Amino acid sequence: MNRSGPTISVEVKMTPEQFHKRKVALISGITGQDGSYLTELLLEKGYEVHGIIRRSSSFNTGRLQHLYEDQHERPTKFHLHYGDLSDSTNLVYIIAQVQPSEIYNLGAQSHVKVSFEMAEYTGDVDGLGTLRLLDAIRTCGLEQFVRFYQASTSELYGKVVETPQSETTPFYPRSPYGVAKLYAFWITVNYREAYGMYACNGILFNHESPRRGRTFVTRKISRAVADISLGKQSCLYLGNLDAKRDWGHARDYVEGMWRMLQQEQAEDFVLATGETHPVREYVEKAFACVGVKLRWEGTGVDEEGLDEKSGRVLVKVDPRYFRPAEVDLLLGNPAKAEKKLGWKRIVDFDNLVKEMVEADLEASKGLVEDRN
Ligand code: NDP
Ligand code: GDR
Repeated sequence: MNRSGPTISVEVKMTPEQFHKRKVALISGITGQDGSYLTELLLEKGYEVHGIIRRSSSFNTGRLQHLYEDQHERPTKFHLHYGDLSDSTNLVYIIAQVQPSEIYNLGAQSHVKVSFEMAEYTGDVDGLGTLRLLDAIRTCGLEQFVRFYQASTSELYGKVVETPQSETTPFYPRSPYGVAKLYAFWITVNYREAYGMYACNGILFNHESPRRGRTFVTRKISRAVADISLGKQSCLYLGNLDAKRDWGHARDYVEGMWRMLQQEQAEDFVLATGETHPVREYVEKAFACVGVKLRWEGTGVDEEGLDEKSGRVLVKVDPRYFRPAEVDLLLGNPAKAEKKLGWKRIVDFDNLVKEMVEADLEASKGLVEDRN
């Protein structure tokens, strides 16, 4: 393969198959929800795991702390490197040093609402950051050796064109985040086709867990329900209660990511549950976990959720959380992943809500440390 531009020659005296069998993974976004679950999965599978972390003035490795604590038992298997998807040189050096057999690009400014306020930054990190990582692989001369996973998203579908959404559904993103991820999707496809790289997109629908960031709606609700039930908070303020999402559990989804990199050929796959639920239903089920039945009154911005027994207002709508453009309905069709990858979600909606509320109750009572 002819290559233009500079290279840092990493000399590989192995076939691509032998290189892959070394089981060395590099994860961008390792400190995030998915990064932490993926790290656990890969360590269990015997991988050496390297992660890229951002320098921060505050502690940002809380989700990985339990793995640090295991360092004595696994002294050489888990390594962190300072880096950033906005820094090409840094990415080249990390790849040249680590020589990963698999790269998982999970790093991103991942909040849709924030992307409207930080559109350029989101485009740079989520869109161009993916290009930088792909180019870093080529710069190291490893494009025939490294398998690349891109964290693509159901936000690509945006405005509803058809449901359920599958690998063949046209994209229509509705936020700067979605548009940045659209660039990342296509640059991944392009590098696969242009340079024969093993590069694939996982088009993942929403997936949650007790490790979900606190500003995403499911975690915001589970924390508030725990705090309200313990008398630490009086009311939960939310935006659009009618948006519908296909919500699964993050632990199930990282298994799918790994499976995508173990195929003969790189392809793109949807991971989803095949069920959709409105935000309102998540709120109702979460309150039901602490024995509260909600009654809804009013409409639009005046809608409120009241405790049916006491009449206390527990949920209010705050237009501050509305988005300039909304994704109304996400419902995925995971048939291709089920057939070709043998992947299937394990945790259903009710158990997801229950696990998140129970975890936040424990944290709110101070029984466990909340590290997320
Ligand atoms: P999180 O927001 O929990 O984690 C994002 C990660 O990216 C963090 O480790 C963060 O670091 C890191 N990051 C942010 N900016 C940069 C940067 N400039 N350079 C390097 N790293 C950076 O996201 P999730 O774990 O939920 O999601 C993982 C990926 O999957 C993301 O790309 C997301 O867009 C995508 N996705 C997520 C879905 C979901 O439902 N969770 C669904 C579909 C796609 P720090 O901790 O320092 O902030
Ligand atoms: P989403 O997740 O935008 O789907 O992106 P989020 O949990 O932020 O929103 C889901 C839906 O809930 C509505 N909503 C609120 N959302 C937040 N965050 N806060 C609120 O108070 C609130 N009230 C209502 C939203 O309007 C939206 O309709 C997530 C991210 O993980 C992306 O990175 C990922 O790509 C997609 O999922 C798939």
